[in-house]
Amino acid sequence: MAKAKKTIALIGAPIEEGSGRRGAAMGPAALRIAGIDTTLAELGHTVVDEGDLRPLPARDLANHPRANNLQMVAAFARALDASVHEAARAGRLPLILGGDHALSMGSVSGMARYAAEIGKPLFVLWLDAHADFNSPETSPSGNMHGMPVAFFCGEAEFAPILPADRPMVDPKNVFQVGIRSVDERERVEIAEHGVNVYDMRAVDETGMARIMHEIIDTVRHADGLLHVSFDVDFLDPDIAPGVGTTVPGGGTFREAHLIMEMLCDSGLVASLDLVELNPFLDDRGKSARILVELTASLFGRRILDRPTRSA
Ligand code: B3U
Ligand code: MN
Ligand code: MN
Repeated sequence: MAKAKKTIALIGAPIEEGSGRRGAAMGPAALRIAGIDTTLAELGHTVVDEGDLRPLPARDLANHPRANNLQMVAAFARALDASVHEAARAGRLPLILGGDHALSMGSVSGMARYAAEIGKPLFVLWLDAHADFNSPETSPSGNMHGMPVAFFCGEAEFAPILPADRPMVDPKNVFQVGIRSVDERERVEIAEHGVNVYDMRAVDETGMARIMHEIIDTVRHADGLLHVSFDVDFLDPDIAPGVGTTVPGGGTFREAHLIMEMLCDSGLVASLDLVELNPFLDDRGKSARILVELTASLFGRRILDRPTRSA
């Protein structure tokens, strides 16, 4: 099925302070060098590159002993909340070039605001090896890239990063796929909050196609908007080594490709994060190129022009 051409806003978020190591700040540059803009333009979309955000540390916030680099993480969250919301309202599809996963505190918040304004529920598809459901209280590392899901599901009282009246995401509208590294306290929190988790065992037992049909059907039924957050470590480190926290046993290229094609056919994706790419650890641009390939599939590149079961 031919899908409508879109106007896509590329928003660079060169944050690495959430991850506890250097390198992810080069992610937006690597994705541009791998051709993200021309690839999307060749598919017929209009691409508006908004450049990289350059936020100043949020000095109104006190340092937090269990939330590392809180001021810089907050600065990116605030900048992204504003720019993602503005792009969505203007009819542009926000595509965030990360940057570590702490940035999703801002991108998801911006989309949650937009969804509330147009009266639709926001759903989040979290493709990741990790659940990212820690809080400063539960985190073993204090690294804030392990906290965004808990944050946008309402565990945000530890610091006034965003105004308290911001709409949060219902944890039951969060779907996590590819999960294979969960901390002890996180395990309890995701179960108590009712997050939908398809761990790698579920992927192996059920198969990716069925999982994606379930997720897509749920979003479609609710007439929702879908935000997709793609952490490079969702993929197996053999095919995507350019990430700080590799976990063996990850998604294959074919699984990731199928996800993207089914999402494309669904027409439900409203925004996308590409996060945790660390070009300093990559193998001759391999991971950056895979991300661009997968993004191309999400935006309409296909092997043959035929309907799939979800179309
Ligand atoms: N769960 C651990 C490790 C981690 C989370 N996300 C990444 N690593 N990339 C933590 O520190 O919260
Ligand atoms: Mn993550
Ligand atoms: Mn991860």
